[in-house]
Amino acid sequence: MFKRYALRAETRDFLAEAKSLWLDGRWQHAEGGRTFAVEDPASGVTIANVAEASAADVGLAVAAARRAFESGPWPKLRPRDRERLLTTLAELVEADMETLAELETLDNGKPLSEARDDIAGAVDYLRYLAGWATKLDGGVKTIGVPGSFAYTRLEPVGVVGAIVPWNFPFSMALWKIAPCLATGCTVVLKPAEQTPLTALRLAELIEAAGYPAGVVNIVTGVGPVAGAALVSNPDVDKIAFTGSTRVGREIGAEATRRLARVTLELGGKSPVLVFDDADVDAAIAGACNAIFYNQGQVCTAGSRLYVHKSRYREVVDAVASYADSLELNHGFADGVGMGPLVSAAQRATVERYIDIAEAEGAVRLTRARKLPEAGHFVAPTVFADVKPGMRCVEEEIFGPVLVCASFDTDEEAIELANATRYGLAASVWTRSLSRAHSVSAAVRAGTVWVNNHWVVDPAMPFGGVGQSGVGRELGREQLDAYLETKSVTMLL
Ligand code: TXE
Repeated sequence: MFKRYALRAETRDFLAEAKSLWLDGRWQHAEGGRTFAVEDPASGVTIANVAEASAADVGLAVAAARRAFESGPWPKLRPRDRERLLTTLAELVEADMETLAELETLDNGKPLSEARDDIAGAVDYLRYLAGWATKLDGGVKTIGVPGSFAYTRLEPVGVVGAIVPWNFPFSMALWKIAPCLATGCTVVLKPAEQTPLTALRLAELIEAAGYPAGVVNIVTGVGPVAGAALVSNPDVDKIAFTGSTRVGREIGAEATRRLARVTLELGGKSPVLVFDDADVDAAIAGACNAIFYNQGQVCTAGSRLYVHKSRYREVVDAVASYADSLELNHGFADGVGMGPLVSAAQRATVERYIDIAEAEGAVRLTRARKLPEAGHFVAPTVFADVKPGMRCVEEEIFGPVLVCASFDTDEEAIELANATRYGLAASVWTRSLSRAHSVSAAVRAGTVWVNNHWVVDPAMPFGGVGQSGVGRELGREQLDAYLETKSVTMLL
């Protein structure tokens, strides 16, 4: 842990408490009392021991969620009660922002300022969804049968199994839980084993908000055991997953086999396209933020930078010198530019890709530097003059590693952008309105940002095409995944 930073008393108290499973409105030990250690990735120090759910524990959580969905007070609540509860939860999260941010930095490694941004974004998101609870309308239909009356009802899909990753632990947990709470579903959440702490803190806030027992259940545990048990449980009506494309494919196959609903938010290799008419300073700042924010561990990270040949040298040199200037330190340190990666395993993956890029002949622009002795730090790294087909260009690295190349025409830029199996996001940097529209239309991605690479708003749908996933989160569109449409046709 970082010696020069004094944790808040609330954070210290929370860390000192036993970390059990939040199941049916109670804290319960895992079967056999099993636990696993959670570390501070900046120091390697164990900060908590957390219950490790077995498949049987997950079964209990799903049964609790099913009871709460079918017969608890929850299905009888009015939409405005669900709105009020979500608003209360937003207020509790807002009041707890500093503790949640400290826990997120300790658990994930991200700079404290970024952790605060995550929690503030989650508060906005809760408020946005609170408003939707009262606006889930079906509609009256005009049909061709005389003397009839026909309408649709929107009903909650049922019990949701939510599995989330470690890069934005708190936001990702809420991106799955909050739509359940708006629509009337119940949920079992499995946080990532690397970063379970803020989800457990959230359970305390959900309890304080007054949610009935079993509406939200939080089971900490490892993916192949607890996660897999959630996916295969026949009482889970819908799976909501964010994580790797590899695991997402397995989850999608299992969900489809048993005809459960499924949404998948997976990996990416998002391009940043800088045209010759761009505001170059803004594009450089945007490209740096796109790859180094959260240590590059962002599904929408701008990990491929393509620049018009007239500005290429200027842009890539500026990005590389920014990377070299970033201070690597504990997320609590003043002036920290980048924290550590989340785990030793993630650092090993990223270091392997740096070696691969060098072996493939990519030109490294950033300097080798001395890294902090403890913790999972990786130097921000920029490679120039990469070619299509290189693994460093095609595969998601999920770390602070950027690959760059130049283009000549707009067609070439679009071809480079689309030369990927993924399709999560892209950014387009230009002052030309017509180019902004035409390139946005031509790029194959779920999100295109023009003159920014970061605006994620609760109102804007978010998700991928191709290997980046299935379905959309955020916006009105996210609610479709949590609702079923029932058609009622009456002969009068
Ligand atoms: O992901 P996993 P990992 C990508 C990124 C990263 C790579 C590996 O490229 O380098 O994935 O990260 C749970 N059944 N992304 O290994 O394994 C697991 O416990 C059910 C992109 O951490 O996909 C965790 O809760 N669940 C991504 C969650 O899945 C299983 C964010 C994600 O872990 C499971 C994270 C199983 N068999 C990684 N196996 C993004 N889209 O933002 C694991 N899990």
